[in-house]
Amino acid sequence: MRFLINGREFDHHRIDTRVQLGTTEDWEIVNLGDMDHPFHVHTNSFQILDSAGHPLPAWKDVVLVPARSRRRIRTLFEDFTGLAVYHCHILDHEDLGMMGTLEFTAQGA
Ligand SMILES: [Cu+2]
Repeated sequence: MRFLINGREFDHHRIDTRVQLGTTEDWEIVNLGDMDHPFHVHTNSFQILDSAGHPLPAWKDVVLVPARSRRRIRTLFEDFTGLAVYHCHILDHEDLGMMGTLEFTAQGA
């Protein structure tokens, strides 16, 4: 069994996602598999969006994405520059590759 994000196993030499400080992004986390995955992002909290696309009034760092479902989150990148990761919060899944790298850069960098 393989545990991937966007079809790839974790590789700390690769940057998977690049974002810029001062921006806000909506991400859709799609789970095509038969297992639930709690998706966890380091550094910046996010708001979970409801089915109408409205943010729920709470800041989270984990969202459960049940099997064969999708969840949308809204996150803003305020002050940290550098590298972080996002990953499944089930340790076995993370260890088997379900993690990606996230690079924050200042605007104009
Ligand atoms: Cu998982």
